[in-house]
Amino acid sequence: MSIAFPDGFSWGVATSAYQIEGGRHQDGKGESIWDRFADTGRMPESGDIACDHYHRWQEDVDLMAELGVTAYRFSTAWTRIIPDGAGSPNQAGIDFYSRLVDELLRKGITPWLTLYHWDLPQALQAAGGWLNRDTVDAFVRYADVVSTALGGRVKNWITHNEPWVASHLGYGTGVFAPGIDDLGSALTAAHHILLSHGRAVPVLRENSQGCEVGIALDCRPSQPASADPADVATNRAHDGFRNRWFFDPVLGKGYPTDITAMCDERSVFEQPGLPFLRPGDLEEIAAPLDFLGLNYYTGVEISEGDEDGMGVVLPEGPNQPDGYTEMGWEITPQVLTDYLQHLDEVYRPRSIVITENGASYSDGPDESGVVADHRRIAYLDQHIRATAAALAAGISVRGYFVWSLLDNLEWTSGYKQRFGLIWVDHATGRRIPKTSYYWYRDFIRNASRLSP
Ligand code: IFM
Repeated sequence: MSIAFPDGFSWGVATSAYQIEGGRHQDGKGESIWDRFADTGRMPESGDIACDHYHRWQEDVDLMAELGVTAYRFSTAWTRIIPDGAGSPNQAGIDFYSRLVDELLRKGITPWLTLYHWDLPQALQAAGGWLNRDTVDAFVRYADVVSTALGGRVKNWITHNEPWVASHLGYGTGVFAPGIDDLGSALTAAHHILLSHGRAVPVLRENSQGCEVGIALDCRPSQPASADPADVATNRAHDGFRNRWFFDPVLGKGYPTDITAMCDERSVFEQPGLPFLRPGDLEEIAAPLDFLGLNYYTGVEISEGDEDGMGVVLPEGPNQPDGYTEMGWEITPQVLTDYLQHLDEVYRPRSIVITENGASYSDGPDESGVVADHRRIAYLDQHIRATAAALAAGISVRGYFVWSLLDNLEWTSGYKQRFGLIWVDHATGRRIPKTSYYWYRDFIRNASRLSP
């Protein structure tokens, strides 16, 4: 018996603008918060050149066509489209994505466009970034400009990628751009990001008739390390801030009240309550979606005193024990099945798309140029099976995107963390499809069947 997926299931790969494009100063592109973060020494390497996809995009589309994916998820750089975030659109930037979309369609690959994968225009950051409610309007206008230009051809839209990362790592701990470390700021930024998502949905529907709209939420599904009430309570807080704070409002349940009470107890804001919340916001955030995007990498066990779950993540590096990727993340495919079931039961989304799943391993070319990344194949195989198990349980999963097409800039971890199906020599830009690329190609060709 083999495991089969339904006809029309989307098999894809995913990337994001800052991580692959380069072309930093090309054709009128403006400065983003990640350009500034790199320039001020907050990362080991910058995305100035990255995979040079800005110049090599045709080669990359050819590689996708050869791979046989039916869908490609990429993001547009706000600073290419509207260099200062709120002023005049830049036709050269729009043209770049327009050519990309045309070429994808010509090759039979459906474009899935993410509007925001963290690269806020620095000019908006200078006015407060996501702490400033005006950024919501700027995002909605950006969504309008992109969907007016591309909405006749792009029919799958993702408003935001991983709002938890953008808000908590960007504004809560400051390890990501723009580098602010304050929990109240993280929650404020998260709210404005979610509000901009909800407000953009009707704009996308208007400009791209018949389109499907979703958001890509990241998650760290968790369970308490033991039945000890202290572990259970810490796990609840972890799950609340990390997962429910985003899934709940987007799917119509408002902010989780146990966590808002915790904010009051911890005096996160000067007064009890959420100062950024205005009447009507939650209704707008809960705009009905066609699909819920889920970015899944790992699940964690939470112990007392480790609300962030940092204690269960190993230090990054190549020499991990079995069962961990080089990000130090445990490989937990069963958690994916369980979490898909949980999301289906609790939120009843219309459908779910796995908008990211993948593993970082640094395997490079051997003497004959072969990149034998068998650990990545094992990871993908296990997670695709985990997805199949959710489908078999009756959950409407409609697509699966491997993160990532190319080895790219893994943010503050630099280029040494390699998630790609294609190995990239970052000195020359040379691409070498890895063994996992051929494995995924054959899997898709074989009508998406896995042997038992
Ligand atoms: O590289 C990132 C991506 O930008 C967002 N999701 C997780 C990936 C791996 O860390």
